Amino acid sequence: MAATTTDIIDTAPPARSPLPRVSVVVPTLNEAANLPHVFAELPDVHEVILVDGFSTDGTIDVARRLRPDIRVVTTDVRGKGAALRAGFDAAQGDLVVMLDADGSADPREIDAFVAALKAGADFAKGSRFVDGGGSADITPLRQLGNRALNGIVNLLYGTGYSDLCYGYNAFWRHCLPHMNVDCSGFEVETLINIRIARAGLAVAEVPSFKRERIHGASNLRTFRDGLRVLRTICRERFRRAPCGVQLDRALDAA
Ligand SMILES: Nc1nc2c(ncn2[C@@H]2O[C@H](COP(=O)(O)OP(=O)(O)OP(=O)(O)O)[C@@H](O)[C@H]2O)c(=O)[nH]1
Ligand SMILES: [Mg+2]
Repeated sequence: MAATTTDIIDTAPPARSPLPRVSVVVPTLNEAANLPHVFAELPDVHEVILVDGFSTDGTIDVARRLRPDIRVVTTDVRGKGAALRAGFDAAQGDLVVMLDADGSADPREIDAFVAALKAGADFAKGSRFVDGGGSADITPLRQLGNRALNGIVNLLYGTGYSDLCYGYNAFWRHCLPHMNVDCSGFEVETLINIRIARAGLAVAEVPSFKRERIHGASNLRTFRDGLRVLRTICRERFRRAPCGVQLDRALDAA
Protein backbone atom coordinates (compact mmCIF):
# COMPACT_ATOMS: atom_id res chain seq x y z
CA MET A 1 0.00 0.00 0.00
CA ALA A 2 1.32 3.43 -0.89
CA ALA A 3 1.75 6.04 1.79
CA THR A 4 -1.02 8.61 1.93
CA THR A 5 -1.10 12.07 3.40
CA THR A 6 -3.03 10.64 6.33
CA ASP A 7 -0.26 8.10 6.92
CA ILE A 8 2.29 10.84 7.09
CA ILE A 9 0.42 13.14 9.44
CA ASP A 10 -0.14 10.60 12.18
CA THR A 11 1.99 12.20 14.84
CA ALA A 12 -0.67 14.40 16.42
CA PRO A 13 -0.28 14.51 20.19
CA PRO A 14 -2.37 11.84 21.91
CA ALA A 15 -4.59 12.71 24.85
CA ARG A 16 -2.32 13.49 27.77
CA SER A 17 -2.51 11.09 30.64
CA PRO A 18 -2.61 12.67 34.12
CA LEU A 19 0.01 10.18 35.28
CA PRO A 20 2.42 9.87 32.38
CA ARG A 21 5.11 7.22 32.47
CA VAL A 22 8.56 8.79 32.48
CA SER A 23 11.56 7.24 30.68
CA VAL A 24 14.92 8.65 31.70
CA VAL A 25 17.62 8.22 29.04
CA VAL A 26 21.16 8.40 30.43
CA PRO A 27 24.09 8.41 27.98
CA THR A 28 27.33 7.23 29.59
CA LEU A 29 30.96 7.18 28.67
CA ASN A 30 33.03 6.15 31.69
CA GLU A 31 30.72 7.47 34.37
CA ALA A 32 30.99 4.62 36.91
CA ALA A 33 32.15 6.94 39.70
CA ASN A 34 29.31 9.38 39.07
CA LEU A 35 26.38 6.99 38.79
CA PRO A 36 25.94 6.47 42.56
CA HIS A 37 25.37 10.22 42.96
CA VAL A 38 23.07 10.48 39.96
CA PHE A 39 20.90 7.50 40.80
CA ALA A 40 20.65 8.50 44.48
CA GLU A 41 18.79 11.67 43.45
CA LEU A 42 16.49 10.14 40.84
CA PRO A 43 12.77 10.45 41.58
CA ASP A 44 10.48 7.50 41.05
CA VAL A 45 10.18 6.94 37.28
CA HIS A 46 8.81 4.30 34.93
CA GLU A 47 12.21 3.28 33.55
CA VAL A 48 15.84 4.28 33.40
CA ILE A 49 17.69 3.51 30.17
CA LEU A 50 21.48 3.60 30.27
CA VAL A 51 23.10 3.97 26.85
CA ASP A 52 26.73 2.98 26.79
CA GLY A 53 29.11 2.04 24.04
CA PHE A 54 32.73 2.33 24.89
CA SER A 55 33.08 2.66 28.67
CA THR A 56 36.08 0.85 30.07
CA ASP A 57 35.53 1.63 33.75
CA GLY A 58 32.74 -0.84 34.52
CA THR A 59 29.95 1.71 34.06
CA ILE A 60 27.42 -0.93 33.01
CA ASP A 61 28.21 -3.24 35.95
CA VAL A 62 27.96 -0.38 38.42
CA ALA A 63 24.65 0.73 36.92
CA ARG A 64 23.19 -2.79 37.16
CA ARG A 65 24.36 -3.13 40.76
CA LEU A 66 22.87 0.21 41.76
CA ARG A 67 19.61 -0.28 39.86
CA PRO A 68 18.83 -3.90 39.07
CA ASP A 69 15.79 -2.75 37.08
CA ILE A 70 17.87 -0.60 34.74
CA ARG A 71 17.57 -1.16 30.99
CA VAL A 72 20.96 -1.16 29.30
CA VAL A 73 21.36 -0.31 25.63
CA THR A 74 24.75 -0.48 23.94
CA THR A 75 25.82 1.33 20.81
CA ASP A 76 28.60 0.61 18.36
CA VAL A 77 28.78 4.23 17.25
CA ARG A 78 30.66 6.77 19.33
CA GLY A 79 29.12 10.05 20.43
CA LYS A 80 26.36 11.46 22.61
CA GLY A 81 24.02 11.93 19.65
CA ALA A 82 24.26 8.28 18.68
CA ALA A 83 23.67 7.30 22.32
CA LEU A 84 20.57 9.46 22.68
CA ARG A 85 19.14 8.15 19.44
CA ALA A 86 19.50 4.57 20.68
CA GLY A 87 18.00 5.49 24.03
CA PHE A 88 15.02 7.22 22.42
CA ASP A 89 14.40 4.18 20.23
CA ALA A 90 14.28 2.01 23.35
CA ALA A 91 12.15 4.32 25.51
CA GLN A 92 8.63 3.09 26.23
CA GLY A 93 7.32 5.91 28.43
CA ASP A 94 4.92 8.72 27.55
CA LEU A 95 7.59 11.25 28.47
CA VAL A 96 11.31 11.06 27.79
CA VAL A 97 13.93 12.87 29.88
CA MET A 98 17.52 13.36 28.69
CA LEU A 99 19.83 13.17 31.72
CA ASP A 100 23.63 13.42 31.72
CA ALA A 101 25.46 10.95 33.96
CA ASP A 102 28.32 13.14 35.15
CA GLY A 103 26.45 14.53 38.15
CA SER A 104 26.07 17.97 36.58
CA ALA A 105 22.32 17.69 36.01
CA ASP A 106 20.20 17.49 39.15
CA PRO A 107 17.75 14.59 38.73
CA ARG A 108 15.43 16.22 41.26
CA GLU A 109 14.66 18.83 38.59
CA ILE A 110 12.85 16.13 36.59
CA ASP A 111 9.64 17.05 38.43
CA ALA A 112 9.80 20.60 37.04
CA PHE A 113 10.29 19.28 33.49
CA VAL A 114 7.34 16.91 33.89
CA ALA A 115 5.20 19.72 35.28
CA ALA A 116 5.96 21.90 32.23
CA LEU A 117 4.99 19.06 29.89
CA LYS A 118 1.80 18.32 31.80
CA ALA A 119 0.96 22.04 31.69
CA GLY A 120 0.87 21.93 27.89
CA ALA A 121 4.38 22.04 26.46
CA ASP A 122 5.41 19.46 23.89
CA PHE A 123 9.07 20.01 24.68
CA ALA A 124 10.52 21.20 28.00
CA LYS A 125 13.90 22.74 27.42
CA GLY A 126 16.29 23.23 30.31
CA SER A 127 17.95 26.63 30.50
CA ARG A 128 20.78 27.92 32.64
CA PHE A 129 20.08 31.46 31.53
CA VAL A 130 16.57 32.19 32.77
CA ASP A 131 15.55 33.23 36.28
CA GLY A 132 16.15 30.35 38.65
CA GLY A 133 18.75 28.69 36.41
CA GLY A 134 22.52 28.87 36.54
CA SER A 135 25.82 27.13 36.00
CA ALA A 136 28.70 26.31 38.29
CA ASP A 137 31.06 25.37 35.51
CA ILE A 138 30.55 27.35 32.31
CA THR A 139 33.69 29.14 31.11
CA PRO A 140 33.54 32.65 29.59
CA LEU A 141 34.56 31.18 26.22
CA ARG A 142 31.80 28.59 26.23
CA GLN A 143 29.26 31.14 27.41
CA LEU A 144 30.23 33.43 24.54
CA GLY A 145 30.08 30.61 22.00
CA ASN A 146 26.74 29.37 23.29
CA ARG A 147 25.29 32.88 23.22
CA ALA A 148 26.50 33.48 19.65
CA LEU A 149 25.19 30.14 18.37
CA ASN A 150 21.95 30.66 20.28
CA GLY A 151 21.54 34.08 18.65
CA ILE A 152 22.07 32.65 15.17
CA VAL A 153 19.42 30.00 15.76
CA ASN A 154 16.92 32.54 17.11
CA LEU A 155 17.55 34.73 14.07
CA LEU A 156 17.34 31.98 11.47
CA TYR A 157 14.49 30.00 12.97
CA GLY A 158 12.46 32.67 14.79
CA THR A 159 12.92 30.91 18.11
CA GLY A 160 13.22 32.47 21.55
CA TYR A 161 15.73 30.05 23.03
CA SER A 162 17.98 31.23 25.84
CA ASP A 163 20.33 28.22 26.09
CA LEU A 164 20.86 26.38 22.81
CA CYS A 165 23.57 23.93 23.82
CA TYR A 166 22.12 22.49 27.01
CA GLY A 167 21.61 18.79 27.43
CA TYR A 168 18.86 18.65 30.06
CA ASN A 169 15.51 18.42 28.25
CA ALA A 170 12.29 16.41 28.33
CA PHE A 171 9.49 15.82 25.85
CA TRP A 172 6.34 13.88 25.03
CA ARG A 173 7.07 10.87 22.88
CA HIS A 174 5.07 12.31 19.95
CA CYS A 175 8.05 14.65 19.46
CA LEU A 176 10.32 11.77 18.46
CA PRO A 177 9.46 11.55 14.74
CA HIS A 178 9.94 15.30 14.45
CA MET A 179 13.34 15.09 16.12
CA ASN A 180 14.52 12.11 14.09
CA VAL A 181 17.97 12.25 15.68
CA ASP A 182 20.46 11.34 12.96
CA CYS A 183 23.69 12.93 14.19
CA SER A 184 26.34 11.38 16.37
CA GLY A 185 27.98 14.06 18.48
CA PHE A 186 27.43 17.00 20.81
CA GLU A 187 25.51 18.87 18.10
CA VAL A 188 22.54 16.70 19.08
CA GLU A 189 20.80 19.25 21.32
CA THR A 190 21.02 21.91 18.60
CA LEU A 191 19.61 19.54 16.02
CA ILE A 192 16.73 18.63 18.33
CA ASN A 193 15.97 22.25 19.23
CA ILE A 194 15.87 23.31 15.59
CA ARG A 195 13.70 20.43 14.46
CA ILE A 196 11.27 20.94 17.34
CA ALA A 197 10.94 24.60 16.36
CA ARG A 198 10.48 23.83 12.66
CA ALA A 199 7.76 21.34 13.52
CA GLY A 200 5.86 24.12 15.30
CA LEU A 201 5.81 22.29 18.63
CA ALA A 202 5.26 24.15 21.90
CA VAL A 203 8.46 24.72 23.85
CA ALA A 204 8.66 25.76 27.51
CA GLU A 205 11.99 26.72 29.02
CA VAL A 206 12.60 25.25 32.46
CA PRO A 207 15.16 26.89 34.77
CA SER A 208 17.98 24.48 35.48
CA PHE A 209 21.15 24.68 37.51
CA LYS A 210 24.16 22.90 36.04
CA ARG A 211 26.60 21.73 38.66
CA GLU A 212 30.22 20.72 38.10
CA ARG A 213 30.89 17.22 36.84
CA ILE A 214 31.74 15.19 39.98
CA HIS A 215 34.45 12.83 38.68
CA GLY A 216 36.29 12.51 35.38
CA ALA A 217 36.70 14.90 32.49
CA SER A 218 34.30 16.37 29.97
CA ASN A 219 34.24 14.78 26.52
CA LEU A 220 33.25 18.05 24.89
CA ARG A 221 35.89 20.01 22.94
CA THR A 222 34.88 23.63 22.70
CA PHE A 223 36.10 24.47 19.17
CA ARG A 224 35.55 21.08 17.54
CA ASP A 225 32.05 20.76 18.92
CA GLY A 226 31.22 24.44 18.44
CA LEU A 227 31.98 23.99 14.75
CA ARG A 228 29.81 20.89 14.60
CA VAL A 229 26.97 22.91 16.11
CA LEU A 230 27.48 25.71 13.57
CA ARG A 231 27.48 23.23 10.68
CA THR A 232 24.28 21.70 12.00
CA ILE A 233 22.59 25.11 12.22
CA CYS A 234 23.49 25.82 8.59
CA ARG A 235 22.62 22.36 7.27
CA GLU A 236 19.21 22.33 8.94
CA ARG A 237 18.38 25.69 7.36
CA PHE A 238 18.57 24.13 3.91
CA ARG A 239 16.89 20.87 4.76
CA ARG A 240 13.71 20.72 2.72
CA ALA A 241 11.59 18.26 4.68
CA PRO A 242 12.00 18.83 8.42
CA CYS A 243 10.21 15.60 9.17
CA GLY A 244 11.26 13.30 6.34
CA VAL A 245 11.34 10.40 8.74
CA GLN A 246 7.57 10.42 8.94
CA LEU A 247 7.43 9.57 5.28
CA ASP A 248 10.04 6.85 5.74
CA ARG A 249 8.12 5.38 8.65
CA ALA A 250 4.81 5.57 6.85
CA LEU A 251 6.36 3.75 3.91
CA ASP A 252 7.88 1.14 6.25
CA ALA A 253 4.51 0.58 7.84
CA ALA A 254 2.71 0.34 4.49
N1 LIG B 1 27.17 6.59 25.29
C1 LIG B 1 27.91 7.71 25.18
N2 LIG B 1 27.75 8.72 26.06
C2 LIG B 1 28.52 9.82 25.93
C3 LIG B 1 29.47 9.96 24.89
N3 LIG B 1 30.08 11.17 25.03
C4 LIG B 1 29.53 11.75 26.12
N4 LIG B 1 28.60 10.93 26.67
C5 LIG B 1 27.78 11.18 27.85
O1 LIG B 1 27.02 12.34 27.61
C6 LIG B 1 26.91 13.12 28.79
C7 LIG B 1 27.48 14.53 28.53
O2 LIG B 1 28.85 14.42 28.21
P1 LIG B 1 29.98 15.34 28.86
O3 LIG B 1 31.29 14.73 28.52
O4 LIG B 1 29.70 15.57 30.30
O5 LIG B 1 29.86 16.66 28.04
P2 LIG B 1 28.92 17.92 28.30
O6 LIG B 1 28.10 17.74 29.52
O7 LIG B 1 28.22 18.21 27.04
O8 LIG B 1 30.00 19.03 28.51
P3 LIG B 1 30.45 19.67 29.88
O9 LIG B 1 29.58 20.85 30.06
O10 LIG B 1 31.90 20.03 29.64
O11 LIG B 1 30.29 18.62 30.94
C8 LIG B 1 27.65 12.36 29.88
O12 LIG B 1 26.74 11.58 30.61
C9 LIG B 1 28.61 11.48 29.08
O13 LIG B 1 28.99 10.32 29.77
C10 LIG B 1 29.60 8.87 23.96
O14 LIG B 1 30.42 8.91 23.02
N5 LIG B 1 28.81 7.79 24.15
MG1 LIG C 1 28.94 17.20 31.34
